[in-house]
Amino acid sequence: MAVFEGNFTQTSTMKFAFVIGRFNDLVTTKLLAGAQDCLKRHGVDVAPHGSQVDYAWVPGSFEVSMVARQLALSGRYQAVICLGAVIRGSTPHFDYVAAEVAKGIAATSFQTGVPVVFGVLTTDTMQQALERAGIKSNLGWSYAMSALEMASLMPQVHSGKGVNGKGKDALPPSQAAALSSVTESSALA
Ligand code: INI
Repeated sequence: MAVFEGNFTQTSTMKFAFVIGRFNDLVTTKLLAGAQDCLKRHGVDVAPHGSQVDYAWVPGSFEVSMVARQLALSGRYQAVICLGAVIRGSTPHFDYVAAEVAKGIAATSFQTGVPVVFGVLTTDTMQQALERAGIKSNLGWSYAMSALEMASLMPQVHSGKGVNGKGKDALPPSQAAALSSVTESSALA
């Protein structure tokens, strides 16, 4: 049977879109910087005037999934990365906004078949949000890693061609052998 597994290396032809909430932009701009750093260090040209990444700014997390859906439907991107920060301390809106953005992003992914990364922090305080956006670690980096992995995984799933050389249109035997030994040794580890 086939093994489908994303990688982080063949990024030169990939295209991504970010959807970023301006609400709590002290946090969301830091998430964006972390995500851009990750993409850049994996060979992606993140310049807004470049050819690989588009950026859409929206008022807040509530609006994120609507724009993400349109971008995903355009067929231009291998993955869409949604960034937002919903902070309980800010307003009683928290529960509504957090629930809607989570549902909206999940629905967008299911409906379009395009990976849509849930990069929306939900925290009790601004301090917790900032800790996750750079003070301790920057989850923006992890969100970009998810986008890279999913962007390379989905074409395999669509084609049925696995990295272990099995499945429809399997890889050439030499490449398949090299990849399957890596896959098997990581499965044993
Ligand atoms: N938007 C956020 O991104 N984070 C929040 O914490 C937040 N709170 O708490 O209100 C928030 N509200 C704005 C919302 O996303 C919409 O932009 C607004 O309701 C207009 O539709």
